[in-house]
Amino acid sequence: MPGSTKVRELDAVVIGAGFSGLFMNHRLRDTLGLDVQVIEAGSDVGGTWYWNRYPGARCDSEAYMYCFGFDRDLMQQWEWSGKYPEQPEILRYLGHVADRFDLRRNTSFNTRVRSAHFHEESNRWDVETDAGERYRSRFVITAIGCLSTGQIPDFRGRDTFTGEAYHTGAWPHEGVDFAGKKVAVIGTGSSGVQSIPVIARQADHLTVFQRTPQYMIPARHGNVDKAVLDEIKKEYDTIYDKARHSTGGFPYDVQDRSAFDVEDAERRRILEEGWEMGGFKFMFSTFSDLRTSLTASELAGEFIRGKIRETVNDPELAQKLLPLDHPFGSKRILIDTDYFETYNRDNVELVDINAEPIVEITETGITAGDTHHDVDVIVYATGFDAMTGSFNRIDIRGLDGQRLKDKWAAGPRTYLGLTSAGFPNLFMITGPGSPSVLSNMPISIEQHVEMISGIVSHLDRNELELIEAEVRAEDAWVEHVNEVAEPTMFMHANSWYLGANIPGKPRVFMPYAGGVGAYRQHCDKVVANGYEGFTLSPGSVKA
Ligand code: NA7
Repeated sequence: MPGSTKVRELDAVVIGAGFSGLFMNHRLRDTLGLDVQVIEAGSDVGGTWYWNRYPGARCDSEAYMYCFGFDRDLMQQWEWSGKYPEQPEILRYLGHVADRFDLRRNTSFNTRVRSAHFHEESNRWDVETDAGERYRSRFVITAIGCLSTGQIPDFRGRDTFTGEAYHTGAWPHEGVDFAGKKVAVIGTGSSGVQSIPVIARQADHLTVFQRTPQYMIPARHGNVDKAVLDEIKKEYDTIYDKARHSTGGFPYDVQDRSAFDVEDAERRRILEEGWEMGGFKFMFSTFSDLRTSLTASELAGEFIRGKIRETVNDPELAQKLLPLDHPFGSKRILIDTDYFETYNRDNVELVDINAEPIVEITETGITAGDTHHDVDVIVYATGFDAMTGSFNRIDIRGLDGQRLKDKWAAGPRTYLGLTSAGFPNLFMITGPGSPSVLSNMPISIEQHVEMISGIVSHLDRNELELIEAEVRAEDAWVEHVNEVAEPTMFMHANSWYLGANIPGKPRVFMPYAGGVGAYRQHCDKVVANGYEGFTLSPGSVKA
């Protein structure tokens, strides 16, 4: 009812219609029979895969695991074409899920939630959208993704550029024609690394502006034989069970050997084997201590630097591409296809912005150091205000009018990455403090959706109205999240996991690094102990 001021009473508002919102809607609406409204900023479902349409966009998780595991028929019937699905294929999959379960009919598209305020007299959330819709809802569930608020650095003169400029996370639906053009890509994270080889093949000239050289593992992408997929499908229950109890949400065989348990030659052989398998297996299926031991990580890091030296023909250029300032595994591991090979092309140039900082953006291009680079197109592959950025865009206020943004001013505080004290009946799917971005997302999303559904049924079965995290439990969880992150490689780099990519953002490690299996055990224990750490009440939480 756009433009209307009439308030609609609901059981649940779900914000977002990506993987999380789709499944949450299905569980609350179809399994529990609640009155649910989904609010989605895009014109269709898909979330991350709706927005990130840049050339080369694809998933780093293997296709057969990057999907829902809650519906056996869906799992058996959907056919993936390749090892790593490309963005259009994932979007088609999510569109299929929306059709199959009729999930669009209670979704408002092209609409953003502006505010969600907890109303203490009624124990309901008042939700308003930018389309003028107003809801009073018992539950609010944020399914807003972890990487949904793009960030473009505030370079001097940025708005004076008269050519085309795009952020990878808000790519035009009609695509971008790079033919005959001089293109700049700023940023060499996952989005830059996936798009650079593709843009290089299309553009007249490509200049890459690199701040941090990165470690990469080859994807070894390829089409998947139907027979292989059919075999996997026969074992789907076992495979999913293994993934759900693993570290990263993948069903990979994990080795418990240290990189120091073997002689040099054998270590090299194992790393080569991991390199040949490609993808995250290099991390999970070679040695157990690449994520925890600086010295072990350095062995893998030097191995990868060797590969870069072998691949890039020009030794000076190769030197600029070597990651030397942070250990392997301390930033998001990147999975590439032909990234380093791309620098052997005549039409590709690299600017190391540590040596030649970006001074300004002009009408016609980018000045770095003393050099002006004339370009027709600038691609900002500069990432996201990760994990908390999308919460901050919504005016969320809990008990006593407390703003979530204020509560999180020094870093996010959650219980289990699912709830925050002072915000009753508000749930966050893959919120900060949960494995989220350190895991294969659909596995983590499904676990949260199932847990939230379990909480809602528990409240209803027991004639309870509200659930709220206890401050004590939240404090202990935040401490635990920090403790678990402390011994990992993640503390040895400036990364978006730590908020380091956003000027002024507090340096707090946001995701839970203990692994999805351990995290699941925590959650299961909380439930088994009668929702330990939560206050459940029949009426006002303040009473
Ligand atoms: P990322 O991984 O945050 O990468 C952003 C890139 O942009 C990275 O290379 C940054 O360098 C660079 N960057 C950021 N700010 C600047 C400024 N001010 N100047 C120059 N360069 C800058 O985002 P992606 O979109 O690639 O990937 C996000 C996630 O999506 C990915 O990890 C997957 O989980 C999926 P830095 O490394 O910070 O020095």
